Amino acid sequence: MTLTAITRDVDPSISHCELTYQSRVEIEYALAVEQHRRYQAVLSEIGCEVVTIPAAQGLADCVFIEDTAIVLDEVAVLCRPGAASRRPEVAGVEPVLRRFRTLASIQSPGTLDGGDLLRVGKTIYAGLSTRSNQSGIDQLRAIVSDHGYTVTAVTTPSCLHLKSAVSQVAPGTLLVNPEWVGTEVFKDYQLIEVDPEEAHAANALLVAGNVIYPTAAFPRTASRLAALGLTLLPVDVSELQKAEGAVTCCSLILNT
Ligand code: CIR
Repeated sequence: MTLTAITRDVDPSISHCELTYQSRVEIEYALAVEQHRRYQAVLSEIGCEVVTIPAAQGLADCVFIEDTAIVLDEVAVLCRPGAASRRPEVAGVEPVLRRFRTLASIQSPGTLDGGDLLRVGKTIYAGLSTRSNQSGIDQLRAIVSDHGYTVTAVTTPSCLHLKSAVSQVAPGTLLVNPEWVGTEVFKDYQLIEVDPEEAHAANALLVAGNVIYPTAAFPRTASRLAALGLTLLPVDVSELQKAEGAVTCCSLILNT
């Protein structure tokens, strides 16, 4: 079995990205592209086959491909992003996913962003956020329950996506910002809390036992992860963070 990482290039219009919690600051396009290339290189170095979809002109957020789909071993579900400006992104991802999986999709009035979906084994935690609504979550449940998945809705009133607040860093271990998500629902896992001074630090990308992580941006939380013996692969995504992006949102990782 191999791992495929589907990524999408940064569009030059990224400065016009959606913003919900952060203020707009200038994004250096060339640096964003360079950082994204390094991110792709790290995925490649750890054995992923990296597939890259060209940017779609004018789709400012298209680099954040995670929000367009959730890919399971059995099926890929095309999302219907909560931000209307992002819905056209899905069309460019669909033909690529079709090469790998049977497709299903979320329909209006449902909205769902992949960033709100945390899969741990056969459980999918789904953030009820400004982007993902109950209809979207119910549609996802109807699609995946036939394949043995449980979908649990989790409210995330204080951050963009569920995975802004919690992500997996090792088998049975989650990295969490307890200020942004209730932890009761995750009580069966080992929980590592972000450093209180690093609110945005809960998003890590676990791939094949490696944790791709913005260590320079979140050094205190990185130390906590390193103390657990986790292998951290540092990436700098400072320009994408200005667009409220993080490390999980720049790829779709699938078993192939
Ligand atoms: C947005 O607001 O939709 C983008 N500017 C950022 C999306 C980041 N996506 C993610 O973390 N899954």
